[in-house]
Amino acid sequence: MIRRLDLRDAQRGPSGRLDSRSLRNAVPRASIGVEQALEAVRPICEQVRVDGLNALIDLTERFDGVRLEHVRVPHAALGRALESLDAEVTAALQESIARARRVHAAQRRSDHTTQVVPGGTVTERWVPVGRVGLYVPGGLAVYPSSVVMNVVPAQEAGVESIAVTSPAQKDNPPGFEGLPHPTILAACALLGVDEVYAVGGAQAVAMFAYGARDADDELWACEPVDVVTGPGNVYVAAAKRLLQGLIGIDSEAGPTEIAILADDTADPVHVAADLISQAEHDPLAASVLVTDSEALADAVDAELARQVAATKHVERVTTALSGPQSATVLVTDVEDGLAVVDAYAAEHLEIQTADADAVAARVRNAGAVFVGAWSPVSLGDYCAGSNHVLPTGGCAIHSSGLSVQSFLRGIHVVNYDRAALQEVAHHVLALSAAEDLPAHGQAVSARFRDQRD
Ligand code: HSO
Ligand code: ZN
Repeated sequence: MIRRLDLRDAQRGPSGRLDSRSLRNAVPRASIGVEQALEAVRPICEQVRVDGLNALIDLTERFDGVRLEHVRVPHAALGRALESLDAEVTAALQESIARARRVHAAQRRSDHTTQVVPGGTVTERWVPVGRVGLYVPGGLAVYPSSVVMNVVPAQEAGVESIAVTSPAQKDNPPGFEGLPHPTILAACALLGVDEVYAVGGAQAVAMFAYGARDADDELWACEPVDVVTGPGNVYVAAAKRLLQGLIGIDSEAGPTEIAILADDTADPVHVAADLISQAEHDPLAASVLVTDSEALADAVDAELARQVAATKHVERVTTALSGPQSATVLVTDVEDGLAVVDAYAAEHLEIQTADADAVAARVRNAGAVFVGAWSPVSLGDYCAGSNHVLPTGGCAIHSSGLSVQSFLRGIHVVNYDRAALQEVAHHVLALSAAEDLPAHGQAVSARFRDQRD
């Protein structure tokens, strides 16, 4: 079911270790990437920019099969959703929120002032963005946990205006017709968010980026936001890439990925279960096992066959595991395995090896790392306290997961007095002359010339 990729004879650099550049092309990747989806989402975003609310209604009918009366969820529906939420799910969401709050509260940065010289300071002030749009997916599954993962860092950052959007569901229970799934609404209510929209896909990102005017072009059906975050399918990720600049975004969080670096100490039952757990998200999800043990690879194959047959979303899982984005990668040793997982830069990376702490400490590229036998990715999806909105598609090479930092800007506040400026003036003049920008120097020297000359 899962293909095997043997990198034991792959190209090596002068050190005898696998060559990281060529590894980046060798690791498994989905054939549909954000790049290809860009062309599909461009006209959708344009339609929302031009036609506002009407476009959102038409596109929701086309993609989600729901004719919306309003894009905004009525306040009363949020309360009703919370009242009807199963008690166990309520308790689980509360625990998830509490743990995420503890971790994210610790991420808050305090302003810092550096006295550069006597009379000259630079303060770094961390200021939250004013308004954010948080995307919560709802295609093949519904994700109240993603409400938690988006909202908690935004709240801990001190963002004043928080809007959530999630696709309208065709098959909602009575009382919630044409709305996002009631568990999404309940999670919003638990977190005290009451601006919620029933829009999904690329059109939701465009709604947040451009805002959407009502049919008479008078009122905002949704006001534009400053930053859009959240995971989604490849089209949501493409819309975020397209509209970045107009809005800030977090990382591109597209179809989910799990990589597991394991040796012969790993339990094949756990490894197979974890590979399946993320394959269950999406036929495009990626499950990658990197191991130096052929015996483990064989045992995991056997376990996959057994466990996949018994799993609920067998079709999705089978498609994901047998796609080009998934593989068992054979390597010579854990050292080479580290080179492979660094080149792959997984959204989620599990380390299931002897001395897992030491191996994990050496990982350089991953959205999040799960260490040892008792930290499966699905713990992090729900209740570890960590964030599950993470960079995919190799973006972990340059980007981080969602955090309080995603919603803050650092502003340098420069405050020099006369003497401090005078003391450094000759350096400013020298650099402005070197750059042939004499007016820059002039802006300093004008302050020290006798004004009556
Ligand atoms: N693994 C997904 C998050 C998620 N899993 C939500 C279950 N629910 C992306 O990190
Ligand atoms: Zn998951």
